[in-house]
Amino acid sequence: GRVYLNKVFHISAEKMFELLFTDSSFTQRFMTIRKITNASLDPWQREGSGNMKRTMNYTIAISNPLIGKCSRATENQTLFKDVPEGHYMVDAEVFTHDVPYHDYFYTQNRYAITRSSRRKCRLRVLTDVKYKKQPWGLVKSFINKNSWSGIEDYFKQLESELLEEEAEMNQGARDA
Ligand code: YK8
Repeated sequence: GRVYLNKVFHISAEKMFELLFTDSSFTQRFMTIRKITNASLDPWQREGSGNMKRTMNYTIAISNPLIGKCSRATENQTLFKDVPEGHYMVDAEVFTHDVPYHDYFYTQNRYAITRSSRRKCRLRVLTDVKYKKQPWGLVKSFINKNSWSGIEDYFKQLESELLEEEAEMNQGARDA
């Protein structure tokens, strides 16, 4: 896998989870920026294992003119229960439905939020491109190349939006 985001933020672990994995105004704003539309998300639901699951469906805008303007996607998220208090681990599997070769691959993003102090946490995202069936070598390198560049771009922007959120939050705290 690859790590595109690994950073300590001046945001508590609980708040970070709330920003990224609930219907927060941060999520809504970030979706608008990324041109993610028609988003529907189910609430978190507890499984027999004790983990929580939820599914999101949305349409993503794609900047690559060779691929098309947009694609529908489904994201299955699992929030693991067996983690230390104040830590969060979420696996997100992203399946696209309208890009070429979409039936061959999906993306797995593992988000780890670890508490580093009362007001600080580390956010780390480990990403993997997974194959459901093996494509021809040239196709595979094509899928990899396009996936890594799209994912890198996405997490760079997520990082910069989180830094902005952090600045606003801590500004507010100083003014109070
Ligand atoms: C999530 C990975 C690949 C996909 C895309 C596929 C091109 C295939 C090209 C052919 C368009 C929000 C991406 C980037 C779409 C966006 C996905 C996002 C950013 C010719 C082989 C959507 C995180 C995420 C994970 C995977 C990304 C796709 O929260 O290149």
